[in-house]
Amino acid sequence: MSKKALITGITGQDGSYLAEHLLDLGYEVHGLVRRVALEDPERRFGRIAHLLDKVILHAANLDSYASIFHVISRHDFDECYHLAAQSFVAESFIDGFSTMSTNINGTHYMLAALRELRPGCRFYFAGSSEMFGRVQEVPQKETTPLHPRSPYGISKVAGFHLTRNYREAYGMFCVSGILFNHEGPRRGFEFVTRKITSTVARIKLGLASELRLGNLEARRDWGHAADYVRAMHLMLQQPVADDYVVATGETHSVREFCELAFAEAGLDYRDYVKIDEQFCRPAEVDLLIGDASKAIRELGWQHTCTFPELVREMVRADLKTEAERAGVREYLSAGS
Ligand code: NDP
Ligand code: GDR
Repeated sequence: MSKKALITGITGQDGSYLAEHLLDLGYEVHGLVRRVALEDPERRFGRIAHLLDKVILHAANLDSYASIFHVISRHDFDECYHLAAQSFVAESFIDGFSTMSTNINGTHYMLAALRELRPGCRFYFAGSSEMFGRVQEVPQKETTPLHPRSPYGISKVAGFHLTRNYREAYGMFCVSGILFNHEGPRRGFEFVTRKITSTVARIKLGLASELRLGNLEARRDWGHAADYVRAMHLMLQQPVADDYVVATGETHSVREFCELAFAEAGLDYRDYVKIDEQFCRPAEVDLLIGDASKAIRELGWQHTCTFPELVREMVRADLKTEAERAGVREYLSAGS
């Protein structure tokens, strides 16, 4: 009998990689998607178009307990990966209320419905390095005190505590992965890495002339999403539920990312990058670097993709996509 997994946020970057990984492992994969996505599959299912005949999708919304309860009542899930969230930090400063409501209540609804219907289902919560915010320790690990710097970060701290509380209060197998930034060619265009690599491709093809960014000095620990979803799965296979930091242990600035990405296309970032205050945040997270030694030791997890490899893969994939759109032959075989 194959295990049944439910992934919320299956249409997102991580959901798509995780679905692939679980299918490879022989799981029956179910996804929770918004009804609007089912109504507009061409546009909303871009990342999972190649998986649509292999996964089972259910309509629900994180804002509705009834819809979540209904999905969870329908199948005896063994594992639940709760990835759905309003995940863009900058947006959370613009509309903190809906970010808080979706991310905190959504997580609480998932946990409450599982407790009621499937208390034996193992639960993964997508925690974030944004919970460390103004960092109290370098590098950050599981015991580092939390100091979030945005409504998004605060919502993830609440989700983290909710998850731990269900573990402690009801004995459920509930864990949080504290994942540092992870990227790849499927990253949303509003996040800085994809904004850079897609604009590099457009500049290279003569479709754009500049790249407007905010803070170039912010430092992040950037890994590849395909590596990080393996850690999510490993956390749910442990004998005891626990929380883990997942990171590469290296930090780089946005400026360094730009330098490498433009160089990959034979360009100098200084000729194209312009600072634009509208992309600066009211409160910034200046430095993130994770210590994943617990995950390495207890889960046997390792990252495989290096920072230069990540930047190269993303630039090449965007060059290919943009070239296809523009009908430029030269780059059509370059991407992965
Ligand atoms: P994405 O933004 O790519 O995906 C978010 C997913 O959540 C989408 O599938 C989206 O659906 C879904 N979603 C949003 N709101 C709702 C809602 N109200 N009801 C149902 N579904 C909803 O995020 P990532 O894949 O990058 O991240 C996955 C999770 O991991 C998120 O919780 C994020 O906060 C967290 N995280 C991410 C990190 C990263 O670096 N990527 C690092 C640490 C944590 P739709 O397609 O319909 O919009
Ligand atoms: P982050 O990712 O906030 O770390 O959250 P993002 O790529 O948005 O920002 C990273 C850093 O780049 C700086 N920056 C800009 N960012 C964006 N988006 N656009 C710009 O123009 C720009 N210029 C500079 C930012 O100020 C920031 O310092 C991501 C999300 O995936 C979260 O869901 C996840 O929890 C964390 O990573 C870990």
